[in-house]
Amino acid sequence: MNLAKYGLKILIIPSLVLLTALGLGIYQLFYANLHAPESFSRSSNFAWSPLYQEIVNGTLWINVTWTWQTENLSMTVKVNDDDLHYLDYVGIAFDRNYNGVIESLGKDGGALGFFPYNQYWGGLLGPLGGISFASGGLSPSKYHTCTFTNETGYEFRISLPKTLFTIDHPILMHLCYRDGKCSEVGYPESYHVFIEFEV
Ligand SMILES: [Ca+2]
Ligand SMILES: [Ca+2]
Repeated sequence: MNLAKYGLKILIIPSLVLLTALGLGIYQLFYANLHAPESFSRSSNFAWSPLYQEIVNGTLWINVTWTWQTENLSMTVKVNDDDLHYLDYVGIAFDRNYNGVIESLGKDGGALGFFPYNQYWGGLLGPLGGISFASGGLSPSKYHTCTFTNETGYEFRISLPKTLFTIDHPILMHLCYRDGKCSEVGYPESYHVFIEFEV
């Protein structure tokens, strides 16, 4: 038996398999990049039982649908809150420096607050997951519209220019919802929920 010949075959065959797999992988990567859709949507549902919030009597649901478009990130955020209050808000912050963590107090830039009556208030992500709002107060929003019905709750339709907010797919997003009635009874955490996920 020619051991040297067999040894060579043993080396050549796995190398060929490896090179073929590598070649296919590189082809698929380029193919995926060349054919990446210009616009695509994703959707997620989040739920909090009455044990973890006092915003509604039953389960609090937040449904988020987001669409990456050529120039904008557009989102629809539905919250089944049961009472309209002008200080209810959806807050959003991003991992803008792409280090895998959404840091509070401005290290990732500003946070955005979307209120009823199409009002907006910018600030910084606070240490407890809510927004610490800057002075200035509410102003008419350029970035969202908001509707409310007693039956279904809120629907926030948000559209953020990607260049202006320095965001692109994929990015970690912090999303919070705070019920405005807590402003009348202090700031208990049970009137506030948040979640972080990749969009
Ligand atoms: Ca409310
Ligand atoms: Ca970060």
